[in-house]
Amino acid sequence: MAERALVIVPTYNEKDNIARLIPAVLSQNASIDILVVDDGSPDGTGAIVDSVAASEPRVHCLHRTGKMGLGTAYLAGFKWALERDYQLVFEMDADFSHAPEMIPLFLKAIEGADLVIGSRYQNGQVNVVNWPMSRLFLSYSANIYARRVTGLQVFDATGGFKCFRRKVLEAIDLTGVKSNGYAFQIEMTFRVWKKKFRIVEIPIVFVDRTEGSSKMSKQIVREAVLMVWRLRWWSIAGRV
Ligand SMILES: Nc1nc2c(ncn2[C@@H]2O[C@H](COP(=O)(O)OP(=O)(O)OP(=O)(O)O)[C@@H](O)[C@H]2O)c(=O)[nH]1
Ligand SMILES: [Mg+2]
Repeated sequence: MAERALVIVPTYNEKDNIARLIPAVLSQNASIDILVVDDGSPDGTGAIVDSVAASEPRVHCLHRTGKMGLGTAYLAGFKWALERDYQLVFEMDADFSHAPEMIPLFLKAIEGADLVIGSRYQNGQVNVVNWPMSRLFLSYSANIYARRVTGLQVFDATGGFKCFRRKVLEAIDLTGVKSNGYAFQIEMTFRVWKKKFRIVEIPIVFVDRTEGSSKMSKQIVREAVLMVWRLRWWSIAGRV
């Protein structure tokens, strides 16, 4: 019997993606369930998920009352997973930037790892499709900066397509995780790395969303710029 896996998908206004994403994910493997964490999307994403969940027991929806950020959405999802008997926990975007067809490769790779990261940047390659140059430049430099400042040894420090073993989430002080925007991805990976868990990166092709709109903001960038210095300090002070 395969280990049970939960794919957590945070959503904010993803009505044009979510109904297509759910079956695409479930069809990858019979051992997978989905938890959508919706922040009261004004476009009705949460209601769409509820109607799918009504007839599909593998689909679940956590409703939060307002837009509270990607980081706290994942933390709520991790807690939900740990209260149940999932052995593997995925992070995945709703916007098809993360291809559901990659999930079986994650399941294979996690057999020999504690955290699998889908990497857009590996061995000098850049596997990103349809991002404007400015966005690619931001992401790529953010990665170099995050690695330099923190010492973290992964190619894609900001990537958000991941699979954790349960024991990793149990070992990390989730209440101490402070970042909420895309620094959240750096902070989680950094904490896993500091605990010396086995991290494996597999190459993915990241395709920019075609439906819905980006939630990226200046504030999210600012948080990441400052957060990596906090991580470095926490590391020196022995707090992670
Ligand atoms: N629950 C919840 N989900 C969010 C929040 N912000 C973003 N998301 C979801 O997190 C995932 C990633 O967000 P995106 O808007 O795609 O952010 P991004 O990938 O950095 O930017 P683009 O790909 O350029 O759009 C998507 O599924 C969003 O709907 C939030 O505050 N709460
Ligand atoms: Mg996206």
